[in-house]
This record gives sequence, C-alpha cells and structure tokens, in this order.
Amino acid sequence: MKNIDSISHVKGRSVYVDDIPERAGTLHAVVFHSPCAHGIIKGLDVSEALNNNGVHAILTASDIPGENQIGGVIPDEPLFADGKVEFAGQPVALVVASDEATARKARRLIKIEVEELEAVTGAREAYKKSMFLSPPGIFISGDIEKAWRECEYIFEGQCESGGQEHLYIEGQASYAYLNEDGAIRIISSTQGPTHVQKTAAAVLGLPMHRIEVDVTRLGGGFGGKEDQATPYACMAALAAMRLKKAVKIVLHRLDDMIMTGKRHPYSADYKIGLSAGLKIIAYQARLYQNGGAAADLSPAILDRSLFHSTNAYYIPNTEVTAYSCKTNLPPNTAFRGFGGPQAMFVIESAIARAAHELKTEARTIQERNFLSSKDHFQYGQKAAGASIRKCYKLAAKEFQIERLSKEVREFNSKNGLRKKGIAMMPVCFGISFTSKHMNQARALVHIYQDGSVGVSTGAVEMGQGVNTKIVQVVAKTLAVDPGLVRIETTNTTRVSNTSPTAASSGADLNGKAAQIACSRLASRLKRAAANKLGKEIRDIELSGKGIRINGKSAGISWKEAVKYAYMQRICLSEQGHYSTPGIDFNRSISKGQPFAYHVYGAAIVTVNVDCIRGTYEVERVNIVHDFGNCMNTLIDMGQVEGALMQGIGWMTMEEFSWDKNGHILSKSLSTYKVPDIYSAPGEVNCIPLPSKGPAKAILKSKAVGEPPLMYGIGVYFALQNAIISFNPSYRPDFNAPLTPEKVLMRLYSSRPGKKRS
Ligand code: MTE
Ligand code: LUZ
Ligand code: MOS
Repeated sequence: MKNIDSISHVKGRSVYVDDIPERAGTLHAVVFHSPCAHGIIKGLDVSEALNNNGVHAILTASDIPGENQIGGVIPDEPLFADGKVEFAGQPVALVVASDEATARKARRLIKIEVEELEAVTGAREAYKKSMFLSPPGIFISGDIEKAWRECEYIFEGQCESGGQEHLYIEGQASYAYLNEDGAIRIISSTQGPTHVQKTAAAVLGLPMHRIEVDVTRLGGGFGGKEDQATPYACMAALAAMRLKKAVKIVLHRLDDMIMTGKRHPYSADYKIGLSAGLKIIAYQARLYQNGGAAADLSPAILDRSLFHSTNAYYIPNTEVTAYSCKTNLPPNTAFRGFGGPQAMFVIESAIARAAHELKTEARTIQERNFLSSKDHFQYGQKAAGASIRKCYKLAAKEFQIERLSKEVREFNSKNGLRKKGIAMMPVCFGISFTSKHMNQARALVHIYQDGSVGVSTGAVEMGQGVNTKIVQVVAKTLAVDPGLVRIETTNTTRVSNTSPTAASSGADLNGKAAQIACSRLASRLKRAAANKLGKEIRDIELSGKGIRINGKSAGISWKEAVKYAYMQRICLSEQGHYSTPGIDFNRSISKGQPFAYHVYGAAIVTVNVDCIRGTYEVERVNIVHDFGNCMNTLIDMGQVEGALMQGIGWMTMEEFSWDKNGHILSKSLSTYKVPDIYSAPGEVNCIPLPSKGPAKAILKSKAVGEPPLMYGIGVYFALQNAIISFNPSYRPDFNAPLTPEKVLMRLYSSRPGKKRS
C-alpha cells in the first residue's frame, strides 16, 4: 500500500501548522532569546519594543500563572529565563504582535543586560568541573579485571562524535486559542501531544482537561519534537490565555537552529581486549555526553547509549560508564537513534583500531564476535532471535564481499591519487522505550452507520508512514477496503495519556491498540451476523467481500452487516489499550528485559576518495536488513534510505562549531552542511532478510524508524580505510564528522616525505 499522504504531499495540499487558515484577530509571536551563553540577568528593558504600533504584549517569566518549568524528566528547565541564562538562544521573553514582521521588529528593540559568566561547551570540560545533569549510569558484566589478564591484545584510545541538527522541514510551530469556557486548544507540531498538554497545564496552572492538543501531521520530527515542541506550545497557550486571542508561533529557521537542542555530541575513552583468536573478551568505555544546559531527555538517551554500547557483539566482560555533562549549549535532545549511534560509533572505533594495529580487516574481528541467539546482552536480556549472523552472511553472499574487497585492493594498487575504501557496519537496536511505563498506547475506533471507519490513536504522523500502517492494520482486522478507513488527527481528548511517537515503536504500540479495538468490533459484528443468520459465531467470517458462512458468501455485505448491528443497538465504537508484555528492567542492578525485540542488519559500504582534494563519494551501500515480516515494503525501504542519509550526514559533513563564548557559529544552511543529492550514495541496495518476525511487532513487521541510521557509521570507516591505503603512516583516529577537510589533513598527516612515482 502506498503512503496515504503521498498524493496530498506531492500536490502541496497537506496541511501543516502554518497552513491552517487563521482565525480572525490571530496574533503572531516571536521569542526574544538570550544573546549570551551564561550569565546573570541584570536588566531587561522592553519599553521601547512595547511602544511600537501593533505590539500587543511582551511576556516574561513573571506572566506565568502556573510553574515556570518545562523539564520533562528532571524539573531543571524554565520556560522563560528567570534571573540567569544558561545558553545562548534561551527564551527570555515572548513578543506578541499583530503580525510577524512587527513582532520581529519589536524584538530588536528589547535590551537585556547580562553579567557574563564563563561558558562551558565541551563535555569533558564540564566533567572536570563536576557539572552533571543526572547521576552517571554504569553497565557491568562478567569480571573485567580478570579478563584483562587473559587478553592477548589490549588497545585504548579516544573517540568523538558531533551534534546533529534535526532540520525537520517544518520548524517548531504552535497555534493556540481559547475555547468558549477559557479552556485552551493547542495545535502543535509535536511528537508528544500529551507532553505538550501536561506541561502547558502546569505552566498555565490549569488541570489537564482544560488543555486540548491536536496534531494533524509533522513536517518531520526526527526526535527534535519529542520534547522540544513543548516550550513553543506553552508560549502560544500562555499568550492566548493572557490576551484572549488566537496566537501563532512558527519559528524562523535561524531561530530554530539557534534555540533548539540537537543530537548529543559524545566524547569517549575506550579500552578493548582481544584473545589470540580475535575474540573480544573485554570492553571498557567511558562516555561523556554533552547534554547542554538542561536535562531534557538526556538521562534516557544516556540509558540507550549504555544499552547499545556493545552493538551487535557478544562481549563477556564489560564495564561501560556514561556521564551526562551539563554545558552551556541548548539542551540536547532525542535524535533518531537516541544515544545508540553515539555508543555504537565508540565500539566500532575500538574494533577499527584493533584491526589496524593487528594488520587485519575490521570485518574479521566483527564477524568473530557477532551475537548469537544463545547469548545474553550485558544487561541480562537473552538475544533470542539475533539475526546478525544471518544478515551478514546473506550480505556477504549477495553482495560478494570478497570480490568487492578484492576490487578495492586492485583499484588502490593501480591508482595513486584516488583510493577506495570498504567497511562493514552491523546494527543491533532494541525496540521499546527504555522507560517501561511509556510502552503503552490506545486507539479509539468508530464504525459509522455507512460502514466507513474513523480511527484515532496516540500515533503522530511525521512522514514515517505510521498512519498508513494503521490503516493497513484496521483494514486487515475488520476485513474492509483500506479506502473505508480514515485516520483522524492525534488529539488528547480522543486518545489520552499518550507516549510520544518515538523509539521507533509508534506503529507497534498504536497499531496493536488499534488491532485490539478492531478485533473486538469484528467479534461483535460476527455475533450480530450469526444471530441474524441463525448460525454459530465460529462459522461466520468477515471477508473483503462481506459476511461468509463456512467459507461461502452469506449475501450480506460489510455495509449491511454494520447497518444491521446498528439497528440491533450494538456498540460500533471501541477503545483498544495495549501495553507491551514481558518487558522489565531493574535500574538498581541494570539488568532485565527492557526490549520487546531487537532489529538487526548489516551494511557493506564502499567509498572513493580524491586524494588531492580530500573530497569523496559514497559509491555503494549494500544492506541486508531484518524487517521481520515486512508489512509495507515501500514505506520501510523509504525509512532505510532516509535514515541512512541522516547517518551519512552525521558521520561525514554535519559539523557544529561554537565560539569560546558559547555562540553557535553553524546556525544556518550556509554554515551547516547537510547531505544533498550529490552526497547520496551512487547506489543503495537493500535486501530484506527472509524472516517470520516477532509476535510483539505489529503484524510481525519489525520497527524500522531508527535502526538504519546506524548503517551510515560504516561510511566513516570506509573513508578511514581509503585514507590508510593512501597514507600508511596515518594512525586511525576517531573524530566524526569526517569532513573533506579532515580527510585531506589525514591523507597527508605524518606522511613520510617519500617521493611518489
Ligand atoms: N521519518 C520521517 N519521514 N520523518 C521523521 O520525522 N522520525 C524518525 C523515524 N522516521 C522520522 C522518520 C524517528 S526519530 C522515529 S523515533 C520514528 O520515525 C518514529 O516513528 P515510528 O515509531 O512510527 O517508526
Ligand atoms: N524516547 C524515549 C526514545 O523517551 N525513550 C526511549 O527509549 C527512546 N528510544 C528511542 C527514541 N526515543
Ligand atoms: Mo525518535 S529519536 O525516537 O523521535
């Protein structure tokens, strides 16, 4: 089935927050944010700004009727700065005017006086100063001290990975207005409608039932709207409440890039120990997460880094410690992979280093250490269904990895100024929120008298195709044509207490809830038909062609069955509630079964480097991915390609810099390079691993949203291998993104001054 949104997207008819026809008298707001990364606010003068025609109000912390607090996990983040600022871009005031241009003009007239304090931008620097957002996390398995003594080889080093801008096409956006009784309706571009509702209620000092949040779809979220759509929704709601007008906030790209958090940069120390036979017997890592100025989702992201610190390998003795460091950057947040990619880059770096020192290919080490289904993860969960070996074997066979490697070697021996590189990247990613309580969802299904079906769930459509998948589930369970099924907006008054659509589990959780509701409706309809026909319910079947008795048509169409049930006063609405069974995790000992299942895959990447310029092309990415029993190949292949591109961008070109005062320098697309069509691989081939799929995945079709991002990590190591073949004296270092500039430096670093022929 094609994505149900594809036609309206292509025709430009899909509606985003800024496309909603405005109510009469709508006001527009812009955020005045801190020009300074750290300091004490000594004065704020808004008088000149307020004096402008068309400016309705300038709201600050003192206008908040409830709590000036938006921290989701830890209450450490004010909506508006109060007394001090902790990052450049921190909201200080909201300028509300009759139109956006007036608001922007007035914003320039606000004067703030800040007594500047030292700004910390690096995680290690914060660590040295003991500045933390939450307590460290530690995962231990086996006996690492004993294991070091058994190792034949031990390597230690450092590893850095950078931040990443979400660059959703639709920026942060909210539109809020009052209902007749002073309750507030917020239309928000958020992945977490309930988070918006709960936080807005607290900020406004209202019960949650007076806040309604409605989401049609997002022009991309990628994690950047799991938590960080909330402040703008709260601001719009606050202004609407204060001014009794409809208020809209749509962040300008420049404001969005300055103010919002990004993927967490990580710095790490690793130590890896191998046996003579290249089994990894010990792995120790210290991860320094650059959390920014407030916790946001950092503690949960830190957890996922720990969970994924051994990627797809079985390592009997581990000790991984992770620190969430507080810096003066915008609070970093969820981004596709949620701390997993950062940790996987570290273990892959350790393996690449070992391979280089031992003069072998990384692939030899990787292959020897893959998880098997008998193994346990370091957190105690059994790796039941581990398919990494199968993925790798199929990839090696189908993509002829030996031949590819040979071709690369031959090319490199024949070419002096162009070098190719090859690398393999395995992926293992756990599916479930690592906070158990979040693994729940609800769906509300109405069958209308004419047989058409309306479905509300907690899932938010952000381009990933979750709505299409839910249509498929509903159509299949009720045995109706997908054209009869409509997915309604995600609305907190229809489906409450939703978890954000995140952790790749939107389709699993909400799809299962919809399936439960639809199965109940299907039974009721079958019972009604059985009554009408004087048959047993077990003889009745709902089919695409109407009611069937023992496999034969009963001459009753779907519509007639629905009509009959309605006339019999049978309820044609149902709510389904799903909570993932069998998951649990004991935080005090860091052991348990946190995940419903894991997603596996392997990618083989080849690159081609221009050794004069340092520029490069990703030639080919060949993937075998375990989709389970894939329910929508078109959508899932799109997810693989999109995630891969984001991974490549993170690993190769998306680079942030801050000046020493903590001001972001890469704040627009002229200074922050994202992948474009020229950076896309020449070829992407993805073969689904033939697989039945786990029961906990919706229709046994595994979650797909985040895992393929990590295939992009392979590009880093393929580039590194190309550099090594040009410059044998280059000692691999791990400092992503590996931009062309960095490639060039490494092509010529400590190169012996030998003349080339
Ligand atoms: N695909 C598109 N087109 N746009 C997005 O914003 N977000 C990703 C992924 N794929 C995203 C996307 C992220 S971060 C997650 S967690 C999943 O989609 C969420 O959706 P799902 O749980 O339905 O897979
Ligand atoms: N969000 C979250 C996530 O709150 N918990 C998670 O485990 C998670 N994992 C991936 C992406 N978002
Ligand atoms: Mo995705 S980072 O779970 O929103």
